[in-house]
Amino acid sequence: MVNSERLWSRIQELALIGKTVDDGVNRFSYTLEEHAANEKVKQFMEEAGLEVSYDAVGNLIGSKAGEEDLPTILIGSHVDTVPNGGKFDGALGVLTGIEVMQSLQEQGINLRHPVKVIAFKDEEGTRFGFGLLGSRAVAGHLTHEDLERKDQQGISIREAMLERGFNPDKLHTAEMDHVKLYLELHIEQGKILESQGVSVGNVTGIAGPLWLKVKVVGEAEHAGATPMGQRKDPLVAASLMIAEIEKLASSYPDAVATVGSLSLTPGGVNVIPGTVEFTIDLRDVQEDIRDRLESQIREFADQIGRDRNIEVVIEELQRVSPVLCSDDIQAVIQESISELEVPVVSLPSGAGHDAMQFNGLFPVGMIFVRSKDGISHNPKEFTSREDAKAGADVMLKTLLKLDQE
Ligand code: HGY
Ligand code: MN
Ligand code: MN
Repeated sequence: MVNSERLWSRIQELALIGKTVDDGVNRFSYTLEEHAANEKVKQFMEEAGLEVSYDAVGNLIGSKAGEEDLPTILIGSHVDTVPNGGKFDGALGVLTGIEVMQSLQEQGINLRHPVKVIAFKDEEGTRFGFGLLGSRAVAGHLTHEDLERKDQQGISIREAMLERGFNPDKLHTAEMDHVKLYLELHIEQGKILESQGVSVGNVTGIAGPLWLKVKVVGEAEHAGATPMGQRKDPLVAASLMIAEIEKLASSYPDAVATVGSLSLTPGGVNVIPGTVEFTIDLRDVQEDIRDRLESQIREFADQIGRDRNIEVVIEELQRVSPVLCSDDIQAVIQESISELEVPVVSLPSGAGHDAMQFNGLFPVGMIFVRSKDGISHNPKEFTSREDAKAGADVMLKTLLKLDQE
């Protein structure tokens, strides 16, 4: 089994990097905090006997040769976070992969397959509004055009990469082939495992996020001198859209829609706003439903624009297809869970993960551990030491079984 004390202390140690005033974590890609976190993870990987390097885009990769010349088993997750995020989202998956490899080394167990443990760059997409960056590169999906996306300060992904010493011109070298499968452990970020009273579960599939940015352009005018009937107020228009987005999403059983960020200019108490921008995150495990919801939202927004003579521009930020996890890997995960005498619970992931990028390239499997109260993307995010241990033991058992296939 794994050394849960070591795993737990590493979780706490990593959480100190980018710590916020209310005990959350801020680690946005290519920033100094996120680089410091990667350097700390690099140290853990070296302690686990892995050969460590960064690839051209900044993925941190800990490699272990196999006894035989076989395809590689990838284990990964991310250490970047959402604003004021939790200690476990992503980080637990990377640290668990390292802990499993270190425990195998200490027990003198050499695997047949080579293994790479990866801390993928920019899974969350917080800084550039474009997530899953590192896993896109490993899958061969990342393009130079993608690197032109800019953060709020106008810095492009390319410039941020160069600033941290990485090499965007060589992004194609990050692509990996000769891969057997991908395995990720992650916190559930929902309430299903907790409601069923189990610490660890098997993931059946992953809902695919669609991110849109809506720009509503009205006319900034005097709040006192402009009669109500002569205004082109983009904030009122946006508010009508946002209320309708909630209503439309609620009309489907599993769809979710979130307006997570909104900004307006110029922002004076006595000035009618001129421009409003907001983002929409749409998801459903069924792609056709998600896309139907998208077209309903677009139609409504355009209608509001026509009715109020206001310009509405909708930009797509990212569109990721939902993914089904491999039946074979699921069966192995379920067997490993049973061996811990934990009832087997299989569940879909509403949250997106790096595993989505490998759809159609090689099989993927995910292990979930329980989230207290289902809370995530919040400083209150918590997974217990016991549940983290259970997840790591399932990961270790699963890896040993898959290595025999
Ligand atoms: O947005 C997500 O689902 C994940 O946390 N990146
Ligand atoms: Mn997340
Ligand atoms: Mn995550």
